[in-house]
Amino acid sequence: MGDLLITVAPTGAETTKADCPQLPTTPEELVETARRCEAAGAAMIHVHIRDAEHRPTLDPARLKDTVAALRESTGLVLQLSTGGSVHDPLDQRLKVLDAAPDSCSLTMGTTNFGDDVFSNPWPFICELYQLSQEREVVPEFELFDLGHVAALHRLLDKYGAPYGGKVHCDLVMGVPGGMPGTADALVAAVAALPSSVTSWSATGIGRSTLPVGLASLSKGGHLRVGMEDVLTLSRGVPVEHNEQLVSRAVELGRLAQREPMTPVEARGLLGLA
Ligand code: KMH
Ligand code: ZN
Repeated sequence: MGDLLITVAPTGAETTKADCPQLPTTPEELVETARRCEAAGAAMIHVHIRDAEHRPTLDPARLKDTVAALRESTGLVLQLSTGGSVHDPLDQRLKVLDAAPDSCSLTMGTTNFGDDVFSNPWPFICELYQLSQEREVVPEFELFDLGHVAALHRLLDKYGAPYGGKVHCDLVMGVPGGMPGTADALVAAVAALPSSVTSWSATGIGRSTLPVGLASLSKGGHLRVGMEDVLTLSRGVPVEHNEQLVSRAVELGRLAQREPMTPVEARGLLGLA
């Protein structure tokens, strides 16, 4: 029985294809990445898609086609990003749920994001959460800051449990503008989580990926890895394929005597049918 959920976030919305040609941006590259990451030990995929010019998009038809293609070729739990890029309008971000993923990301507050602002006003959070309940999509609450943890208490108090009855969140650490990617910050955030949280993972951006991953394992958390969050394996050594990051997460997990969950086990963890 696996007890470590590994989520892969292979693409994101921030890195350009020109800067990183090995970033999976086409549907074919995304499917190939998903298959290899599943074989390496990932159980869930957090998906951002790109258009024909490799630019971030929330095009509804393309999202539906992506969901179909990934379902056909993998058993991974399929999570679509509702965060998109910092430039995506809120109404388009709500429409992501029309593509009927298993899970969707749901960021619990506005945050500075480098030089940009990742906008998540409270009324938008509430609307997206209620829509996820209605559409039977399991949210993954993205927590970039301690204030987001407080907002999660407020949301669950007001609107009750997510679809499926489990509460899963992901600490996104080390974003310039959010909480730092340190063990101390992780411990503080975990201590503040609502008691109804049934599972949590953590991801550290850039060079915080290893400290955050190790801290998460030592606190009993799960791992999110992928080229959305980190593009080097060590200083000056580029990631050539997301599979390398998944394999490294499996290795770290094994050192901590944790075995990767299968997608079926992950479905149980997340309250998916
Ligand atoms: N690309 C970031 C602005 C999510 O996927 O929900 C937002 C993000 C979070 O990646
Ligand atoms: Zn994302």
